[in-house]
Amino acid sequence: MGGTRGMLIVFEGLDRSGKSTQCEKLVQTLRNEGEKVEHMQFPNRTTPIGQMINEYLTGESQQEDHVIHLLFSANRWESAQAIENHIRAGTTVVIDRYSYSGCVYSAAKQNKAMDLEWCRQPEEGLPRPDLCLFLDLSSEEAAKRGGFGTERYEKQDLQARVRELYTEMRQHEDEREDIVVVNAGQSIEEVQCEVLKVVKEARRQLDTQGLELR
Ligand code: T5A
Ligand code: NA
Repeated sequence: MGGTRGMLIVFEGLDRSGKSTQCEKLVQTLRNEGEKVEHMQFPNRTTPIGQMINEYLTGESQQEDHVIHLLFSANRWESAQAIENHIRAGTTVVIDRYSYSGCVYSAAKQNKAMDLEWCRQPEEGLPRPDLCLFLDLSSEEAAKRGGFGTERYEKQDLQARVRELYTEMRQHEDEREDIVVVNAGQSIEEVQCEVLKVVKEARRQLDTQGLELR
């Protein structure tokens, strides 16, 4: 596949759905096959904006709902050029959470006009994923997994609302083509196997159709 651009692959899902686990495994597998791969995650807590987000999530600080929404988005914009550069240089970028998280968690707060449509606006123009793997797990199952309940959004009723909004988002005409749902309730190995199959198919399509990064 010499000369082709890298892919932009995003993992989404509820807290504890296994995104980090699967991201790492995919990155490792692709690297073992000789592909250049960059692994990122949002929020990127290492930048000054990311530190503000971290303090908000851990409860050390408060932020007005619109403000934290825009900070999450700004935190992606900080990396937008780097993502694009990697992809153009032939490096695949695998990201743990992206714009979909940005929209659904904010919209789940049901603060006046902050609906999905409003929340989507600051995401407009960010590099668009070739593929979004949605790791689907019920909020009940997610709650059973280790460590649940320490950060701000890790409450089962909010997670249930987030899951509904992810479903709504997947039906949106601009998004639905790019999102593939994977049953995250299977074993780590089974999920890994399914993820790899989906990624290979997306890669094959990209190679045959030579799609531009959008
Ligand atoms: N947020 C984020 C916004 O509101 N707006 C935004 O724009 C963005 C980007 C932090 C919060 O920020 C919100 C969403 C979040 O509430 P985060 O740092 O990504 O986001 O935090 P989490 O998603 O909560 O990360 P987690 O690490 O909790 O969840 P993962 O990555 O989905 O799950 P993972 O892989 O760490 O696994 C969790 C546990 O389950 C086990 C693992 O071993 C681990 O113990 N596990 C499995 N167990 C059984 N079967 C499997 N198949 C398993 N896979 C993993
Ligand atoms: Na994670």
